[in-house]
This record gives sequence, structure tokens and C-alpha cells, in this order.
Amino acid sequence: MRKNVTKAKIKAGETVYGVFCNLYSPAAVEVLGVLGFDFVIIDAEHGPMDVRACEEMIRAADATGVTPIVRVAVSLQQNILRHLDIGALGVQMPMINTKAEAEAVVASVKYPPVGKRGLAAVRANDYGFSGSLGDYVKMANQETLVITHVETMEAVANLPAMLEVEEIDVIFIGPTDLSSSMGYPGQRQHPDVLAMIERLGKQIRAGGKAAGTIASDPMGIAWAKEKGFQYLATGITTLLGQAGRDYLKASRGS
Ligand code: 3PY
Ligand code: MG
Repeated sequence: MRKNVTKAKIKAGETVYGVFCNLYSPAAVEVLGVLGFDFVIIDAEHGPMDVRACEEMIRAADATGVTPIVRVAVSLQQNILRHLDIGALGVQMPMINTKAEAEAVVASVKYPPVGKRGLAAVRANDYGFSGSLGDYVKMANQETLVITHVETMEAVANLPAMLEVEEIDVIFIGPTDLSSSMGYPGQRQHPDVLAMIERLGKQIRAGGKAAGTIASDPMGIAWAKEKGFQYLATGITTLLGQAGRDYLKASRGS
């Protein structure tokens, strides 16, 4: 298992930058790695990717040194395990609304004695051929990132309790779902939504965890950094859209 450079940077107080990738393309993951992004979030929530597809995306991440994190749709122990066994160095779990749900994520991600993850010789530990499984278990518990989303009003109400869950490294504010839950669907820039994100970011940091959110343009990145968000992500289609529109504007003028 390789070291989780993204986790080390977060623990050292650095800001890390990544991309949600909901298109199945190992080559795109390679490009993101070569470009120098810290992490890629292979999106198995919003998108068609199954575990087999995620494995090929993770292989591409491993080839270029970018940290592979999978956004897993269903928070069930056996489901989370399959994404970690193929080599994800982190799990990002959407729609976590209660302390019990947050604790269940940790239990699924971590091996005993911290959690309940099942152990086998799998891709994540070089199929058991390099070193002892005992050493791997210790390293996996140390290196694997646990990221949970706060993106509903129920989660906002339960944030103080969720902050008590040790082993969650990053709490990620999902602005699209949060704005929807607040009654402003599609209005991520609404002043009430921005004020809520700012408040949640402060609360997360005061609770001893790193805060994450979406930041997709220079203003959004500057805003999020200024508010203390440390784990910033954009999306692969957002990047394509920005570059594609700029190109067409420069070439055709529209
Ligand atoms: C959201 O904004 O709701 C997210 O989950 C980020 O993609
Ligand atoms: Mg969301």
C-alpha cells in the first residue's frame, strides 16, 4: 500500500486540490495525475461507474501518483469494502445525516479494533504478496481518508454530534444538495447558502476536522481558502466546460 500524500498534506495544514470524475476514463485520471492534482474523486454516486470501472480508474491514479478516493453511493459495509479492496485510499460518503450514519462509515472503512472491515488478500495490499497482512491493517487504518458529506438541513442540525466521531478526517459541504435542501435548488451562490457554508466551515474547523467543498473558479477558490476550506474539488465536466467555452470564444467569438 502506498502512503496517502493527500492525507499527510491535510494533517500538515495544507490545502489540497482535486477533481470529481464521474466520466469513466482511466486516461482522464492519468491526465489529472500528470497535471499535478492532489486527488481524484472517482464518482460512483452520480454516474455509471461500478466497482470494476472504479478499479481501472484507481490503476490510472496509481500510475501517476494522484490519490484515488471513491465517492461511494451506498453506505453498507460490504459495499464500502469492495471499493477499498480495489485500492481506493479514501472513501467519500454522500448524504450522511446522523452521528450513527457517520459512525457506520468509520466502522466500514477501518479494520478492527477501530472498525469492522473484513480482511483479505486483495489489490489494496498487493494480493498479500508484499509484507504481512498485520502490517497492512495498521497502515490501512492510518492512511485511509474518511470523508463524509454534510449536504442536508438534517445533517446541519446533527453536525455537532457528527464532529464527535473520531476518524472522520474531512467533512465536505456539498453545495448543490445543501442549496436544494435549503429551498434554493440550483442557487449555490445564494447569499443564504454562502452564509451557511461559511458558518459550517467554521464549525467543522472548530471541531478539529478539515473542511471541504466545491471550488471551481478563481473567485470560488479564493473565497473557500479565505474561509479556511482545505479540501477543494472541482468537476471533470466543469473543467471541460470552462476550457471548451474559452476555446470556442477565442476561435469563433461566441
Ligand atoms: C453537492 O454539491 O451536493 C455535492 O455532492 C458535490 O458534488
Ligand atoms: Mg451532493
